[in-house]
Amino acid sequence: EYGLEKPQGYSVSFHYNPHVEYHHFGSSHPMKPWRLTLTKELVLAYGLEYTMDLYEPRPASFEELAVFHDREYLSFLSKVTPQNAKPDDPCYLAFGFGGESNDCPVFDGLWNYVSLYSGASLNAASNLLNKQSDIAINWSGGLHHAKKNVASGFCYVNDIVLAIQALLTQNQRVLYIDIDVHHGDGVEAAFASTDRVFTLSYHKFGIDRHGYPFFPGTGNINEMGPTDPANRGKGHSLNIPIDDGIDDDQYKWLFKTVTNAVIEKYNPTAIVLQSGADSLGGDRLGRFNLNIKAHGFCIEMVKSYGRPLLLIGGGGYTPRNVARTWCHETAVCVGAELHDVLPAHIPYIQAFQGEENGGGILYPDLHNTKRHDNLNSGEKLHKLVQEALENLRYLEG
Ligand code: V1P
Ligand code: CA
Ligand code: ZN
Repeated sequence: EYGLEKPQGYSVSFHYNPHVEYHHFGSSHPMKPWRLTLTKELVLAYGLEYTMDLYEPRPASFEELAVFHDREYLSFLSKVTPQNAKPDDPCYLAFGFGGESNDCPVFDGLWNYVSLYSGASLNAASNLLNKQSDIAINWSGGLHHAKKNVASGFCYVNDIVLAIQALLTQNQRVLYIDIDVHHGDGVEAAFASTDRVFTLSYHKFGIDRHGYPFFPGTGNINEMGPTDPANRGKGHSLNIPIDDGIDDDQYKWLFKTVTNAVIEKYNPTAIVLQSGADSLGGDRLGRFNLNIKAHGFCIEMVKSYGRPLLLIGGGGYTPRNVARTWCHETAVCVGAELHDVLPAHIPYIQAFQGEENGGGILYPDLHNTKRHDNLNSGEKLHKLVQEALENLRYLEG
């Protein structure tokens, strides 16, 4: 349907340091690194480790993180602990810590955590650069909100920016695609002034009935990067704002139409795909109604272009479904089909069993598990696609 440039036999690598699992943001915080344990267990239970090259990357160094981040910020990150943190310190607030929501808490092992997920993204990028892999996967990364000197939305270090910077050493044009339910604002901002990175984010956008914008509040259709014609980055961002309750067919059509147009126009030599699983139905923070296979369709479609692909995680706040999705998408990369009934010998099998946990199968119906009414009419989506394609005209001149 979308012209396979490479029929089969992709070399896939899986970059994962299990030490990330042992970090905790706090019991009431929605970000649960434990979802990565569940993901790994599903991947192993289906035997997918025999179909890929496995790497256990070392943590990234201070110097590696300083390629993007400010040194003062990194130095703070590397030293702060729950014991020595001073929440009234102006530094603390300026760097994005604390505040009312406490999205970015200081927890034990914070520096170790950020170095581990960033090290995995850098290791995955270098595998693409050496041509050791066609597709490199890091489910522990994808922390798209972090800025060069500010933590934001559960993200402290922007592993995506670091990986793209590495890819730019040998690629003229890198395409960044983000299917997390939140706007990929940190990646967009980092590359705002260059035409060598195009950022494309699909996300929920809008204001709720209490007047609060959906986090982070940016990413409307008219936000296309810098407006100054002298800025090389002009027109090199595309944002697709979506309303609550979008369903499988609508999302697949939207993603296919817009992504195909961007790939054809921009002609990237490498692609980075952030596959945040909070766009699934039933996510604790998300608002969409996607099933696992519709989410995975996006990976399948991007893979079919046969360009070097870095596949990374992101959000995802209903851990059992995050694990199901990322296991399915790992299988999509290696070209395997998985049995719907989960293998019996999975550690933590209880997390997937029982009516409320998806009945012991890989592909439970997630549509409307949290009952978000679909506010996306066909008419609105057609208008959105039309505007998105119009925005792409800026790429030509
Ligand atoms: O909405 C906010 C705050 C309110 N302030 C004005 C900003 N924060 C969100 C952050 C969501 C981050 C998503 C990260 C990612 O894109 C990438 C990993 O998925 C937020 C929400 C929410 N429902 O949007 N924070 C929390 N919930 C939260 C809840 C409990 C404890 C700590 C944070
Ligand atoms: Ca997104
Ligand atoms: Zn998210």
